[in-house]
Amino acid sequence: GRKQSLIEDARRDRSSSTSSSPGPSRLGDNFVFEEKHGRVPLNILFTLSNQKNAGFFKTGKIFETFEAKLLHIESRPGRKVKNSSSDLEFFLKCEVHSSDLEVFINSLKKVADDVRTIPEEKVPWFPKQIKDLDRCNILITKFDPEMDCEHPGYSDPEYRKRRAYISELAFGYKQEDPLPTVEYTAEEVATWREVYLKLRSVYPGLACRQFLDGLQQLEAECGYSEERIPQLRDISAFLKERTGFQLRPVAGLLSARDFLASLAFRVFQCTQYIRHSSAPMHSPEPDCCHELLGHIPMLADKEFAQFSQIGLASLGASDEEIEKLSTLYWFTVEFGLCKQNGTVKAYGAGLLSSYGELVYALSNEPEYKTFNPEETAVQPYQDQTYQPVYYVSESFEDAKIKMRRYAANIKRPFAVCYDPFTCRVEILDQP
Ligand code: HBI
Ligand code: NLE
Ligand code: FE
Repeated sequence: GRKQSLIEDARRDRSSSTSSSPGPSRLGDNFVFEEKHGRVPLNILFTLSNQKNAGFFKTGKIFETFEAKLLHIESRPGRKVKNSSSDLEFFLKCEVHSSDLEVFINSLKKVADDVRTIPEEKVPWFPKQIKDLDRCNILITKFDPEMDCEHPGYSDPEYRKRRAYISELAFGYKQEDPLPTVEYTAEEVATWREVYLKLRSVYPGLACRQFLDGLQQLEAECGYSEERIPQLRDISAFLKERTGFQLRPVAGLLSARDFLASLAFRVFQCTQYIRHSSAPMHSPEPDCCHELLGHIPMLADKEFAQFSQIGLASLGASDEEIEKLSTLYWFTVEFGLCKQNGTVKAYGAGLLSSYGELVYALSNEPEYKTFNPEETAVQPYQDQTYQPVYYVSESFEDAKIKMRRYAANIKRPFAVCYDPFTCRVEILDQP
């Protein structure tokens, strides 16, 4: 339908602006197709004008003649309309015998207008410079107070209005802009205070050493306290000095691909709204309590910052690989446990920002498994409530080494390397 077409357009638009190609290339420009049992995959775009409506059935005949295998078809109103207002544009994915390719296309050209082939994108688009993160903004509408009737803020119009306002700040943000500040209301600060004090009371026994160190520094140097919600601007400056991480505002849950990509640039995407006051001890979605209490203290640790390696590994990776990396991220950065001085401690941000789950995870109720990236990467997880299983690392260092080894083994036709001086990703060995 129209929506899918728009997504396709957006994708093409994205990739064409990073290369200098003006759009889908004409036949013959760009045959990079891989043969499969003598057939080649082909993406075709063509227009059928008003007068040639019967042409659609003629195209079908051509498919039949050449035994082309149709995999996908969609149509939409054509764009170049002069006086024929009912032009239709078609997008087809198919497989054709490689020996027939040229005659097949030429036959189509006889019955349709503006026949073009679109090369299959082998490597998904990814940001090459920090500015490109402005395009990493595909949001997932999940746990949205506007759409999810289970959301604690769903029936609270004031809360929804506030969320919409804070979302706008993030939507309008561009990489060079100063980070937006939010004047939090008394109610919001009250929620923060409740979360802060409750968690603060259990951190010493349950949180890992690196987290406690980070939090202590933030309290001493960055204005962390139960009295006020710290501003992203101050925290970003603080982190930049420690580990080179910087923050950028985000309106909600990002696609895993976009979220992971930003980590490659040591940019952490932070939500700026706060959870609903009716559910302070656990929220399925990230909010400022989660980012500022769960993630930030860990991001102040040098070793932990190197976990952002996972971000570099994600650039241009396949959807399957992204899914695995995102699962690994989930069971480490979000819900990871590690041994320290013989006891199990939490280092995952999703635990360190939820009093309810932190206490649960370190009780003897849930199942523990030993962290091992190959196995952990395919563990199913759920994101509505507490995890049924947690992965425990021998030590924090151990988790990092194993993760790095896993990332190094991901097969890609090129290697990437981040240059911190230019804030660019260098691409090595491109085929
Ligand atoms: N988006 N804003 C935001 N914050 C997250 O923590 C986050 C996300 N999108 C995806 C995501 N986490 C998970 O898929 C990770 O496992 C990558
Ligand atoms: N459950 C966490 C919390 O309540 O803070 C948020 C997790 C976000 C992935
Ligand atoms: Fe998180």
